[in-house]
Amino acid sequence: MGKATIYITRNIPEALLKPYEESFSFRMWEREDVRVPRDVLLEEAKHADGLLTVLSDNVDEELLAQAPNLKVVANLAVGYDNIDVDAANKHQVIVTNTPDVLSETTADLGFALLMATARRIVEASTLIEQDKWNEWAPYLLAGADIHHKTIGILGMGRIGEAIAKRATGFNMNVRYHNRNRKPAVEQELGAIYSSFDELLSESDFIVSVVPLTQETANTFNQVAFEKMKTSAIFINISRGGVVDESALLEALDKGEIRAAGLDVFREEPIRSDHPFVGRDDVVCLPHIGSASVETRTTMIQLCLDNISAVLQGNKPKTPVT
Ligand code: 8YV
Repeated sequence: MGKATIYITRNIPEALLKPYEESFSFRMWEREDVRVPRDVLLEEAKHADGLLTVLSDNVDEELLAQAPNLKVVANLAVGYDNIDVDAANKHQVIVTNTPDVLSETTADLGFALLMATARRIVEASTLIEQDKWNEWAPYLLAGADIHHKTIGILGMGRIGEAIAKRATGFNMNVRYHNRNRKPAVEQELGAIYSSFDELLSESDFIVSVVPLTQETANTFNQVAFEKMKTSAIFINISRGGVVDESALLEALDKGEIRAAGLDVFREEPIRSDHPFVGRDDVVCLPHIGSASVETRTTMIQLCLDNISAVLQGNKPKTPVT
């Protein structure tokens, strides 16, 4: 019998595959400037025993129904809203993700985005690049304080908790809203459990860390933005789909909130003509929450370990269900 085939939908370092090459044969989409086209993905899936996917690969009934050998899909992300898990269960395909290993790195980025937005870091850097720093002035690029302000975290999972820890180090008051209360976070970090409405009305910074599901889609809509303080700063490091982007634009235009820091968008990638780009009150990042060299390497290794475990008849470390 030949080796099992694993298809990897993005270019990952060959060196990471080496330890597995004796047992598996790898195929990979090597271009970085364009995502794997749907027809290529479907064709590769037909012959694959395992897939290593990312968030822009749609793993749905159509794909699964045409992949007779497929046993495992390892998503290089903690979120797996790109995968139809019910369909995967039906086809007896195991789905895995990469929880825990990216929590601290993603929280770092969330905090960096919060600070960049509050202290107008991108605008300030651009001012110098454009040769517009003519004189020091008392309120030149004056932003918002972070210390002693209230941060409201929607989604108190592993990343939410890592953000709360950072916030306490900055002398912030922490509020959170979550499906279940987290007594440990309340005791250890002094976080205050709040209703969603309270979170919106009491927070100076509102950070979205919730996964995208049917329940969370469009959570941040016109009604939600209207309930925020006019000085509020909205940060999204989860998924663009939790935000009604037109409502966010309108809230910014009407001065219903002060600014937004966004690492994620409904349709990615966004281009320079996207309405959020080029605004002084919005900082946009290209979905780099977990993008440190160390963390991405660990995430890839975890995916490969998961695939390898399933294909050798063992339990994967991090199945999604
Ligand atoms: C991924 C993410 O790297 O983990 C997630 O859910 O959004 C990022 O950490 C990205 O989605 C690529 O798949």
